[in-house]
Amino acid sequence: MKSEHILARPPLVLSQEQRESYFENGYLLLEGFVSREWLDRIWEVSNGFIERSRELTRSDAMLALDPAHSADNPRLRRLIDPTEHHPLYWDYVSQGPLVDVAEDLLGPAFKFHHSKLNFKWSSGGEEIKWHQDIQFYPHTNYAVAAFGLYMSDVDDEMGPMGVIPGSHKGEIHDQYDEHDQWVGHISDSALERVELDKVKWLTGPAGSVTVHNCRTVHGSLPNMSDRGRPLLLHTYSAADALPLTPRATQTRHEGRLIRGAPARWVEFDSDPCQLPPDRTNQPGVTIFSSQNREPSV
Ligand SMILES: O=C(O)CCC(=O)C(=O)O
Repeated sequence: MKSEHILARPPLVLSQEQRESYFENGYLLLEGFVSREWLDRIWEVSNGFIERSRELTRSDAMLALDPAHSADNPRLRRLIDPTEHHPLYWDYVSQGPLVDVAEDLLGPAFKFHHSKLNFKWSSGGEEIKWHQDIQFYPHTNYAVAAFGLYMSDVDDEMGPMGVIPGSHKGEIHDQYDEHDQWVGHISDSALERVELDKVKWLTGPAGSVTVHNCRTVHGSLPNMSDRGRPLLLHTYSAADALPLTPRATQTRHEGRLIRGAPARWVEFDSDPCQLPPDRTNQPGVTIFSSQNREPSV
C-alpha cells in the first residue's frame, strides 16, 4: 500500500503529524511508549538468556558473544531470533503495543519478518557502522520497517541509535567491500554522499521506541558508559512486500501475518536493491561478525 493510502486511513495510536514525519524523514522516536509492565516481563526473560550465556565460551546460533565475554563478566552482543527462543517475545511482537504503531505506518495488513536483541554492553559495547537494512533482506518493495525498544534509559553516552533523516529517499548503497566481500556497511567513500551532519541520535527513557524504514541509513557508536543499552528490534513488512532471499536461519514466525488479510497482489518497487550473499546454513552470522569481518560460527 502506498504512503498516501496509508495516510488517508485514520490512525490508531500515532498522530497524523507523526505518520507524516515518518514518511518524510524515514524514522520516528516514541519516548517512553512501552509500559513498565511489558518492560518488566521482557527483562525477566532476557535476564535468563544473559545467565545462560555464562556457560558459553564462543558464540552459537542463539547467543552472539562480545570478544571480551566470560562466565564472570557476561557480555552479549545479541540474542539472535528471540521469538524462536521464548514465547514472550512472540507475544510482544504479535500482540504488544507496537502492533497498532505498525498498522499506522505500514497499513492494515502486515507480516513479521525477524527479531533480535542487541545488548550493546557497557564499557565498550560495539559500534554498528552506518548501513541500510534492506540489502540484508531485500523485498519486492520498501514498506519494511524496524521497530526498536530501549529496555533501559538511553542517553548520548550509551551508543544510541543514530539515523540520517531523509536518507530513505536516497540511494541504496553498496554494502560489499572493494574485494567483493559482504561487510554489511557503507564504505567511507560512499558515506561522503550521506548527510552525516544531519544525524539524529535517538535517546529516551526505558520503553522508548525507535522506528526506521529499511532504506534509512543508521548506525550507532560504541557504548562507553557504565550502563548497558539493550535494544530489542524487530521488523515487519507490509503484506504485499515479499522477501526475495532466505534468511540465515529459517524461523517458525517469518512471514506470519500480524494484522489483516494475506496479499493477493504483490507490490513491486522499481528501485533496484542489492542482494546479500547466500547465508543459509550460517545461523550464527550477525551484522557484528560481518562488519568486523569475523569468520562465521
Ligand atoms: O543496535 C543498534 O544500535 C543498531 C542495530 C542495527 O542497526 C542492526 O542490528 O541492524
